[in-house]
Amino acid sequence: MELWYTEFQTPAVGITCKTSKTYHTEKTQYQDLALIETEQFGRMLVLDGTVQTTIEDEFVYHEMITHVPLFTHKNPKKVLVIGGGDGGTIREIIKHPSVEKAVLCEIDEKVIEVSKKYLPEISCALGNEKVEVNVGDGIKYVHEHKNEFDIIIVDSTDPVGPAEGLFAVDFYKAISEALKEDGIFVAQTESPFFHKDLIKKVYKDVKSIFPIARLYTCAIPTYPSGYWSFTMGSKKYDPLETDINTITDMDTKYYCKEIHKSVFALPKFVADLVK
Ligand code: AG3
Repeated sequence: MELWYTEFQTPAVGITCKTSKTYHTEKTQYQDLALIETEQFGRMLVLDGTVQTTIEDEFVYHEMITHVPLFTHKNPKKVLVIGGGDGGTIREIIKHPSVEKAVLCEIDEKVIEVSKKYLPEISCALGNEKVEVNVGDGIKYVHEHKNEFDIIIVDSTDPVGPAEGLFAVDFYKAISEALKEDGIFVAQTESPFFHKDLIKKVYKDVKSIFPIARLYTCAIPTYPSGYWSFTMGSKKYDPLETDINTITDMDTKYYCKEIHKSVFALPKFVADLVK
């Protein structure tokens, strides 16, 4: 018998993958969690029915949410990730030799546990000596830390359920206070095709707090519409002014020095969202 999994990305569009195995399903304290094998994308982590990451395309998201801010900063030493319990963002952060400490703050410990068990390629750096793993509320954590981080990355689920508060202007203010005077913030901000109002709102909020606000995009086949956005708020460094000759070669598959600036060149309909 053939079994297929569908995420309804909008009430009228879905992505459907042929599956061959269900490794794990559970209702955690915060959300429904599933880890399945898909024929096209390999193992897939699903939270509340939405695709979070897959073995085949995870590199795009994790590299782009990490290396763009870390190479924009001149010397990132201390980095905080809110969400991101699968560990993919932490794995990319640890590739930067300047980083002395990477803190993960994930609310749902089951995401960490299941990722460690079934997604070792993604979670592999969670045990690194530079990494501190906190299970707890990211909003609370950010409010309790002032002037401490060079980079803060919000690697969240969609802005419903447990992640709703991670898209609020008050949270961005607290993030700005948790950053040092030349700190950089990046959040995943959904699809330019399907979530226009969200992108507009986040950009407006970030721009009201940070001197530099930038939107960038990339292709991620398993996320809604296959086209994804990230919003950056920066206190001092502008990614468009990065000297790309300072970008060292890293073990990446999507990010490279040419991409560092080109991702900020937006298609007109996306540029219009942030005018
Ligand atoms: N977090 C962003 C996933 C959003 C996808 N949305 C959806 N499928 N509806 C990814 C976490 C990876 N570390």
